Amino acid sequence: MKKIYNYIAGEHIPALSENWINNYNPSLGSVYSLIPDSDESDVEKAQLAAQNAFPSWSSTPAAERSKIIQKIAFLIESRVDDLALAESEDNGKPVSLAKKVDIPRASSNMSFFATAILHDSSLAHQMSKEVINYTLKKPIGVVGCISPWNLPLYLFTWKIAPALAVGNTVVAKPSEITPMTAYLFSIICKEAGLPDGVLNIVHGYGPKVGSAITKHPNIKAISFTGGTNTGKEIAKVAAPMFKKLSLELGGKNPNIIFDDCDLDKAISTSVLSSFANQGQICLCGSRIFVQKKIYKEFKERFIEKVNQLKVGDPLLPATKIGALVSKPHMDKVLSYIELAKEEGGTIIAGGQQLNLDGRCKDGYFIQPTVIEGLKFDCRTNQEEIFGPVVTIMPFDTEQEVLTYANSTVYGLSSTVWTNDLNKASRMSENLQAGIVWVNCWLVRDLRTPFGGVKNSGLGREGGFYALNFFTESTNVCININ
Ligand code: TXE
Repeated sequence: MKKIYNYIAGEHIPALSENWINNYNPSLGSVYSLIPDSDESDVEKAQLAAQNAFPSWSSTPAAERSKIIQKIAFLIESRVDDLALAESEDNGKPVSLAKKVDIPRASSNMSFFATAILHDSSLAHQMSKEVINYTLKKPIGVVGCISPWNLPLYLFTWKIAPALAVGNTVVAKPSEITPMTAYLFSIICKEAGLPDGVLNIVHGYGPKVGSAITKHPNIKAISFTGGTNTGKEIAKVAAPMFKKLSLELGGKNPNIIFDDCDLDKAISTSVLSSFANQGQICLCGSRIFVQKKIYKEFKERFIEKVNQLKVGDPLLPATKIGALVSKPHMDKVLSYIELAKEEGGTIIAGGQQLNLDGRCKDGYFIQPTVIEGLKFDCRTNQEEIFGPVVTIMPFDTEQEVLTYANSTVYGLSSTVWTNDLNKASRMSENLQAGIVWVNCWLVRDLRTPFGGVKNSGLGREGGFYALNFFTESTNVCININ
């Protein structure tokens, strides 16, 4: 059985306990590797390695740090096939998606922040001929990065890249459900010449390893992406320790389609925003609101396309919908389909677990599912399902759809389809969301602020926002008299 290892002080080692956790391939429904069952003692070892590496790494010139991180980006790119296969086997997503999105974006994350530090600047404020202020932006020290299972390497590097680029050292934890590419990433980092101890990766369960990272007194900032409930747990521990906290949490994003939009584009993009990555993206548009006049046409054409989506073996090129990430998660999503029926919903596409033939016969597959006839404020329309399940309902006016869209505890992203610019700007102004896409979805410029409001999180990632999160500012005021 393949084993993966922690990466601490530049060494690949098992957990100190020598215990292991089963790691499943969700497309096969079987264990295919083992990961270290680490605990607080492994986090302590990692933190010490990071602490010892900090003085040298933080004083390495930015141009040198940049070169090493760009080498990591290059090695990721050069191994896209192996990494995409590993991601697909670990997560269940189509290998074509991992090859087109996950792995290239992981490489871009590294190269983007490796170059961002070469263009970053800090402020100076001249008060008079005698007195000038300038702002120092200093690395924090040892920081913690904790990431989820839906976009494993993509979100793991999204945090690690800026943290390293500004000169911090890192203790990182990928999800125990999808640890493989983080392990392969650690091998790449070593090969790229990242100095020992600058990055340390500790595998294992969240409540054991993740919480040990969160509560460690010498880990001064936590960057987390995952569920809202876990975000609350982390905040409870980190806030009274005055740690810097970046929380990217859940979403229940509205996809709003006005009758003056490009309907062909809205339909084809809505299929993607509903079901990409099996609907396991915090940015998916899981509540579709369609203006009354075009509701029937949208519904019929949307359903037709949804029913054409190939659910299958993630290794086959034709597959668009792969396996859900785990059995417990599949059961959670299926329970929401049952709940929708209890709440008066009608399944108008999908709705069933799929048992495939062949090698994936024991995998975790669900048909892309569309549900109509629900109230906007029922549980199915208020709670994050995080699977290939969307609801659809008509609306009349802007005010009505705004009420629906803003009715949940979340506020991550929204999508608006209209060719009326005034309407688009009015909606963007009034939607409670950190991101609004107009006539597009998941178009990402890494310089832009990324994050949500309400229960979708705290703070912004991306661009200089990320560099500022991972540094502390000191204002120096000099009287040159
Ligand atoms: O997230 P968790 P999971 C949502 C989605 C999903 C739900 C739970 O609705 O069903 O969150 O998903 C670590 N202290 N999103 O189970 O539990 C854990 O080991 C510190 C949205 O993946 O939040 C993993 O590494 N760390 C999300 C990471 O936190 C802890 C994407 C995320 O795990 C911990 C994924 C603790 N007490 C799920 N408990 C998004 N916003 O994209 C767990 N962890």
